[in-house]
Amino acid sequence: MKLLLIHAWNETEVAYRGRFSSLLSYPSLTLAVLYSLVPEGMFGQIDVVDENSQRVQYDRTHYDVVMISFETSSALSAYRHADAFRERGSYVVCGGYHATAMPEEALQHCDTVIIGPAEISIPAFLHDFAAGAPKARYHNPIVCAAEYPIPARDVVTKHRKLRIPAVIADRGCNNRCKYCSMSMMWRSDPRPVESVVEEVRSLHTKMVIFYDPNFFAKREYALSLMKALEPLHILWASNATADFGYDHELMEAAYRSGCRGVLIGLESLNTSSLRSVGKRFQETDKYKTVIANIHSHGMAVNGCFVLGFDSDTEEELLALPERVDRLGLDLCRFAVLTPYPGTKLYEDYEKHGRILTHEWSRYNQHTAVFSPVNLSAGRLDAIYRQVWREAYSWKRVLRRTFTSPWRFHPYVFILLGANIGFKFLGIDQKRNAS
Ligand code: B12
Ligand code: SF4
Repeated sequence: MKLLLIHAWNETEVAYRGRFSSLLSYPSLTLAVLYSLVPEGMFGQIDVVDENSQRVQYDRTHYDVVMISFETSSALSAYRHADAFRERGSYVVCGGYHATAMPEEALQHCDTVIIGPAEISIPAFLHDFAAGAPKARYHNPIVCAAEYPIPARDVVTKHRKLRIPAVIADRGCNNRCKYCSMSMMWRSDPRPVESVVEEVRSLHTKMVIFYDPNFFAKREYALSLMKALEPLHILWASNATADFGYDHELMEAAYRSGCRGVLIGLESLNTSSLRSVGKRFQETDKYKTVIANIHSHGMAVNGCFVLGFDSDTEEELLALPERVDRLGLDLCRFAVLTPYPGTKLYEDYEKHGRILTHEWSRYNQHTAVFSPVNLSAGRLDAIYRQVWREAYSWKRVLRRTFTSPWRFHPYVFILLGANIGFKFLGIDQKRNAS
């Protein structure tokens, strides 16, 4: 039997596919994890396609089973592949963020939908498939973290990807932001510290990115993991929340264990916007101190901002590049607020008739797919592009890089690379502007 694993890509998305993509395009673990869940010996051939840099070919091989992973913005591409493989007689399974939020829609294009994480469901499905009785739906939301398999990283292409391996220690997050897809998918306890350390050690790498949505959320766990990472002498980065910048013991432990950068979803400089989406840390006047504190512990900060909250005004959004400068961030990223299916935000906007389109390829965080309150959707799109352009002028790129805490260290070139990568992300080239 032959199996094909696909990670679909939104074909209208030009970002992360350009010349500089390998400077900032993190390697996804999805395909590597799915592959590792397939019992050895069940398939004579397993092919893996990351559509970000590889092509899906319908007629080269006949596959018995095709499994497709996709996020919301890639759903239309994924459905096209699913329909094409079904026409050719393959058994098609869909999973991932969008299929989890919209299982009925996915079932119009596939034979089985797997809702939630794959760790229990893929082995269960394959067992039933081999017995000739696969079910239409599998849903096993609670996975024992001690049983996560080691991802089969080597079977996935690294083309156009940052060559720094990713690891996950704790999939959980203690917050419930209204727009977040991850809290719907990722629920579990942290992995045992020893198994995380063993995995990092086996990578024989000097740098790692942790995909934990909130690395420091479980403080005692984070402290013991960081203590155990110290002897490995690696450098690492992960996601944090703003309160990290007030916890000096955590910051010291982070630096000692090799942390040199954190990504923080600051989201907005408007407190009512943060309140409206249930963000726990809402004191925007403390952001500058948070960033300065983290810098004083030798770590860089990538701040992410979202445009389009109900309290946002044109004037405030247009002032973002300058206000972000004043915060002293090392890297910044902007996204249009996107109500992803499965989130509370989507439910609210749907209920109030604010969703403008269900064309999923537009749910790419570069396009307003809902009616904002204080400006039009078209104007929000235009301001979003202007903010990227201004925040990534050469002057700002160089100033951000060479005032960072990394400026006296050779790793400053990583930061410069990431800033240049974002400058050429290709937001302005997007093909599907509304
Ligand atoms: C790495 C990454 C990227 C990389 C690589 C993506 C790629 N396709 O190669 C880059 C930087 C390029 C990227 C781009 C984007 N990303 Co991204 N990305 C991630 C990130 C940080 C890690 C993914 C990962 O490796 N997870 C680890 C694996 C093991 O977990 P997983 O994917 O959830 O898989 C589990 C389950 O979902 C399930 N599952 C998943 N697929 C399947 C398939 C089958 C068949 C089955 C059975 C089960 C199953 O089982 C797995 C194991 O339990 C996630 C956030 C996160 N922490 O997950 C965001 C995330 C997936 N990205 C997201 C988004 C929005 C985007 C962009 C639209 C953003 C943008 N505008 O730039 C683009 C989309 C590009 C596109 N596809 O067209 C959202 C998706 C939300 C949604 N509902 O759609 C996420 C969740 C981040 C978030 N904050 O919400 N991304
Ligand atoms: S802090 Fe981040 S991961 Fe946690 S719920 Fe909010 S957006 Fe999601």
